[in-house]
Amino acid sequence: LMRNARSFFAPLAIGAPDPVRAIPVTPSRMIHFFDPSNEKLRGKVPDMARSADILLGNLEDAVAADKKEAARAGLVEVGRTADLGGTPLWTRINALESPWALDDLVTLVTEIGDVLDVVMVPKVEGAEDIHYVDRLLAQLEARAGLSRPVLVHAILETAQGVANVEEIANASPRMQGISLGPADLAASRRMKTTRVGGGHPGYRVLADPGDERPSYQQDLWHYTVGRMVDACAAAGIFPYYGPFGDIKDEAGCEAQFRAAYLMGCVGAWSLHPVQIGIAKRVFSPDVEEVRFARRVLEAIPDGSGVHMLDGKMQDDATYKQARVLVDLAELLAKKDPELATAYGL
Ligand code: 1VU
Ligand code: MG
Repeated sequence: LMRNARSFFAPLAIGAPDPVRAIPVTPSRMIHFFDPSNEKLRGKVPDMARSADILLGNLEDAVAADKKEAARAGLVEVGRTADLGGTPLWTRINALESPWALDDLVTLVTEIGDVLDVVMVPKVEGAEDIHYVDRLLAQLEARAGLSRPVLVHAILETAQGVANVEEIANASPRMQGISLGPADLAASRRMKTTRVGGGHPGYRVLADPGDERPSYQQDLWHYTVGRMVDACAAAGIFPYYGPFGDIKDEAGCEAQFRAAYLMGCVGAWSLHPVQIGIAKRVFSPDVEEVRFARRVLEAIPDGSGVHMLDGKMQDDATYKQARVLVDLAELLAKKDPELATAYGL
């Protein structure tokens, strides 16, 4: 069971750093995946760090069993030597049941815990998985003498995980966010698909019988993204759409990312350099929308009462919506001079 309200923010090991009260808000339009066992990619880390909001050294799926140790060692090398220019460094460790997860955590926190911002944990089924990682991280942080805690990000990719998404989001003050993992989740649920994210031509609604029967493809992920967004927002952490596997289908990727953005996700994964650009486009608020939102803020200086703007009713609630967009625009403008100019900030 959960710790109580008084002990929730107590360190889980003597000498471990205090847990954070609020999750840092930093640009996180894309979590860019790379395989740290690949020497050529390790050489590109400074470039990747310049173009991505978050850089993630992946140790789990897509890294072959005989490359697991090389990937772990490669990430240690990156953490020790690479110039990331302030871009956060994350890792995705192997699943907790695997033969590699323990050494992933022990090695990474011990060797590069001071530069590792977030550990992404795959295949999280419930709060107990987060509690296990939470205590172990505290022990390792204490031993390594770290001054700030490593945060935890869960992948929502099993049916049981979805059933427990609220308790996962609230399991620890380390919880930074949750990503949708559509490929493992499809398998876990016995969905009959062979894709990584995105739609399916067979998943559609058909109009009633008549002269014409238009039909429209629906979003297979709408339900899960909705649950994830609410669980994260309620817990004060951040939701992300995960991977889109059809690298060549840039329009499909963009549409899936945009649906997630509109529903409240702060970012998505990029698996290939081309997807960094897509995520940047999608998860940076639209210039016209930001302009309108700023007009809303100006029209309602104290955030209350009813006003009309271009024929649209504005009040306390639209003020808050406008705040969300303008705050995000200001955050991104600080990082990206081109956006700052576009937003007029
Ligand atoms: O032109 P160059 O040879 O110098 O570079 C290639 C390629 O190396 C590079 N590139 C990347 N650079 C940085 N980060 C990346 N993630 C990355 N991917 C590729 O870009 C240049 C062009 O590459 P390409 O178009 O010829 O693409 P490839 O066929 O080489 O690679 C495609 C895959 C998908 C294999 C590659 O992008 C990749 O391995 N991506 C990461 C996959 C991953 O992390 N999967 C796990 C997360 S998804 C999940 O677990 C659920 C399914
Ligand atoms: Mg997975």
